[in-house]
Parts: sequence; C-alpha cells; structure tokens
Amino acid sequence: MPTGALLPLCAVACLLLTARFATTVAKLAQLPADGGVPEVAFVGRSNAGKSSAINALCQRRRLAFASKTPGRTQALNYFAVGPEKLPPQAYLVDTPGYGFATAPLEIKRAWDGLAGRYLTQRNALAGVVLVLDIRRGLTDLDRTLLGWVRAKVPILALLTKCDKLNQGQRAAAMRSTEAALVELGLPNPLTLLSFSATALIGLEEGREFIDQWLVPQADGGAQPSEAAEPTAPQEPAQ
Ligand SMILES: Nc1nc2c(ncn2[C@@H]2O[C@H](COP(=O)(O)OP(=O)(O)OP(=O)(O)O)[C@@H](O)[C@H]2O)c(=O)[nH]1
Ligand SMILES: [Mg+2]
Repeated sequence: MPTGALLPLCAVACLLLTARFATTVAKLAQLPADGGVPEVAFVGRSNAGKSSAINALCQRRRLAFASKTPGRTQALNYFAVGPEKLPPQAYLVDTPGYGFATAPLEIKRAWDGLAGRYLTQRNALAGVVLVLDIRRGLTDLDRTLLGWVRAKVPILALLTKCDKLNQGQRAAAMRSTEAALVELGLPNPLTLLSFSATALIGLEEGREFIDQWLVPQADGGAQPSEAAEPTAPQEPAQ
C-alpha cells in the first residue's frame, strides 16, 4: 500500500466520484444481501437537503433526485461506490424525508415499514449522515430518529444550507445544535459540519468522514440491533 500525505484526500475524492445509481428499494425484502458491504444512510426531514448533499459530495448534478416538492424521495435509493467493473465497495443510501405534514400515507408507511426498520436493523450500516437545515436545527423528529441508531454507528450531523446564513449566524446555529445534540447524551460518535450543497461548503471534510466509514471494519462493524421497533416519527403536539 503506497503511503504519503496526499493519499487520503485523493482516495476520498476518487471513491465518492465513482458513485452511480444501484437500485431502489421499496420493500425490506428488496434490500441487497447484508454481506459486509458498508452502507452510509442520509436521513433527515423532508426538504432538508439529503439528495442535494449526496449530489454535491459525489460531484454529480442528478445522481440523487433533488426537488422543491417535499417528499419526493419515497424509497431507499442505493448508490454504489468503488471501481465500476467490480462489485460495489460500499453504498450511499438516500432515505425518505420525514415530517412532511401532508405527506401521503405511503410516505408515512415508508418510515414505519422500511426506513425505520432499515435504520434499526441493518448490520451493514457503517454511518448515518443526519441532514439538518441549519436554520431549523435539531427537531423532535430528528431526536426520535437518532434514538433508533445503534450505539456503535457514528453520526455526522450535516448542517446544510449554510449559504443562507452569514458567518455569525452560522456559528451561533452550530453552537446551539451542538448543545441540543450533546443534551441527548447519545453514545454514538458524533461530528457536526457546516455545509452547503449549492455554495460547495464542507465538501472535503464531509467526504473525509464518509470515506472512513466506507472502509469495512476489522471487527465486522455494528452488532445486531437491540433497539425497539420503530414507529414513524410524528410531529410533536404544539
Ligand atoms: N440554498 C440552498 N438550498 C439547498 C441546499 N441543499 C438543498 N437545497 C434546496 O432544498 C430543496 C430540497 O432539497 P433536496 O435535496 O431535494 O431535499 P431532500 O432532503 O432530499 O428532500 P426529500 O427527498 O423530499 O426528503 C431543493 O430546492 C434544493 O435545491 C443548500 O445547501 N443551499
Ligand atoms: Mg430527497
């Protein structure tokens, strides 16, 4: 294995730049075999910017489908990374957004029956990217979701759309979101990153984190779930 100070950055860029669409999973039975290929799931509220973040990190305009209409991503969309002619080295997984108040029943079912179970049960899950609109911060729906992520699975909180705030506002939003996350007392390794898919902010750092997760762990990764069965996150009563 060659060594050198520049190698990690190159390896990161090369890996995510190979991303291509792999499959859409509408039912748990359609999931790829849980055979040690690491997966990184992008989760977050509807319209938070999950699909846009995947596109920006992979430097592709329309790899994941981004839309102004909340709730467009309704299934698990798998993107393979690694050399094209070989079996996938890892997957990025775009998940349905939650919290879209007028979402049709199928979207709520997707979280009950598909995405929630995927998150709690998937052995291959090597990391979770929690996409938060930096102007909104952590919501109760995000807290519910974080409770489903097994303790060993690291979390990257991507505070996206930071182009909408000035430097001072960004710093304040980062501080308050960090405090809200710390207050949860999660056992998971946790990192926050200020990000913008449109202004291309935080891309290298984000890629570096995700790249670490995409290399299979010697200990076989996360253990089988002991988490409770999920129920779809609901809007808290105000
Ligand atoms: N200004 C700005 N807009 C963004 C950014 N990221 C996403 N958007 C916009 O936010 C809207 C939603 O983005 P998506 O990436 O589709 O969000 P999503 O989380 O995948 O949405 P669902 O699939 O519906 O849950 C789109 O209009 C994007 O153009 C960003 O970093 N900055
Ligand atoms: Mg989407």
